[in-house]
Amino acid sequence: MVTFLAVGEKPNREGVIYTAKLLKREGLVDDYVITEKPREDKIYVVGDHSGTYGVLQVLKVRSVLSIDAHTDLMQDYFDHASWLAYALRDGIVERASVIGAVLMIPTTERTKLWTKSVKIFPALPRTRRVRGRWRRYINLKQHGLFVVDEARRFLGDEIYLTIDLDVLRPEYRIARFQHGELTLRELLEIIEEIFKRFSVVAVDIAEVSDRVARSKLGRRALIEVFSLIREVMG
Ligand SMILES: [Mn+2]
Repeated sequence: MVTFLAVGEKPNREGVIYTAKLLKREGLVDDYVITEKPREDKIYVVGDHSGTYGVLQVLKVRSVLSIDAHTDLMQDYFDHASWLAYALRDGIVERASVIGAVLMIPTTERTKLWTKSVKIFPALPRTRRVRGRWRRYINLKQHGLFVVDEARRFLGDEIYLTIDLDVLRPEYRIARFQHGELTLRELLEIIEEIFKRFSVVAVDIAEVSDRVARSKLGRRALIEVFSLIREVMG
């Protein structure tokens, strides 16, 4: 079964409904539910990324691995840019790792939350200040799939995987806001490596919006990422 979580603003909800029809037409889903209420499942397609918070409340997985152009660690109010910080702060998850971030990357160790319970692997070389010295993040550009090894050491075996499709380059035009740095091939390689290294309890594809209905590259990415997930998760 696949759960399509039509949450967020109208463009997100319509994007999720469009995706359900698209994947059905492609013969990639048989049984599915379109809902606004999180429920137990193994594969999800989510509109606004904050929907992942509700899924985690239901599944109670302790570690989260997020592939995302943003760290989603803002702390001002609950939304798609802060849900991960809230999930950690509210004790819904214990540890999180973010792969592929280009924005909202902490550059100092001001809060315990970021240094103790989060490990970030940016898409590009970035530095942060640790005890008065500037250190480089382990990143995708320089370290490639080694970032998955590092995430495995930090998170343990069992994870919930969330794939924010805004991690792809802007030309894919799937999400409503700023896209990141990855090509579809790079994203698929990372996902394959994650499935090799971890026991993935459940997985979601998030930040789907109605833009994808007008994006050929976006639809292709959605179909390929979903196919890979379905192949592995059954
Ligand atoms: Mn996100």
